[in-house]
Amino acid sequence: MSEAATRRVWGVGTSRTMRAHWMLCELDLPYETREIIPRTEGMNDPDFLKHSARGKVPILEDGDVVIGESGAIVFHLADRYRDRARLAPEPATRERSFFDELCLFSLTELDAPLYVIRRHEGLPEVYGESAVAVAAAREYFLRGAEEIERRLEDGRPYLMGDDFSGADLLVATCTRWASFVGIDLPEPLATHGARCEGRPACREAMQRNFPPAALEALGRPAVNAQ
Ligand SMILES: N[C@@H](CCC(=O)N[C@@H](CS)C(=O)NCC(=O)O)C(=O)O
Repeated sequence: MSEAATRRVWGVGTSRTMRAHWMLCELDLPYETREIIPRTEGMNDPDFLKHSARGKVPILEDGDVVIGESGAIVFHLADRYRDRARLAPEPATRERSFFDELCLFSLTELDAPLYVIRRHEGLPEVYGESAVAVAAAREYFLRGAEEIERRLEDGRPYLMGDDFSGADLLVATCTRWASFVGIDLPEPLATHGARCEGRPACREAMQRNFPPAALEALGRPAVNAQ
């Protein structure tokens, strides 16, 4: 595949877009970014809508593959480029089952309640305000966080053991998002998140995911917004 020309991320400025940028930086793969910022004029770009009819970021173009869903992007990149860095165990292994469990847990049990908070606290004009749903989502997130605490309680630095993986990336993007919405993180999650975010690839991805246009549109420093 010709490198950067066929590899492109559509979307910046959110936890979900961060996942695509972070994976590509961990793999040290060249790529282009289209700075589509949620809830801005850029979402109406006809080129973007050709790739995402439902108008959602991130989208990854990678040669013959064009996909949305940040979790699927993590799996795709980890598997296709496993010769560059081992960010997921080999498919159909015992380890891979644990990895998949962690990844799907983070998407359905951590990311999902955070998006409830985003919709019903952050975007009341679109989704309606619901203090009850938001309070329940905060509780639900903290219950999920306990599971991550249990996975880290033997003192391992990363969720799969000694090495960073896509599961850490997914959890760390959720913990940052949680802390952005004011959830007081249990210490093991905060420590794990800080460890993941100290990686050079994460710092590079932050720069790419929060370019000046995104920061200006979001009206805030380099943190999360959906
Ligand atoms: N489950 C999807 C969520 C995608 C999503 O909701 N993206 C948000 C930004 S994080 C978006 O595009 N929002 C614009 C809108 O809903 O109009 C993923 O993880 O990629």
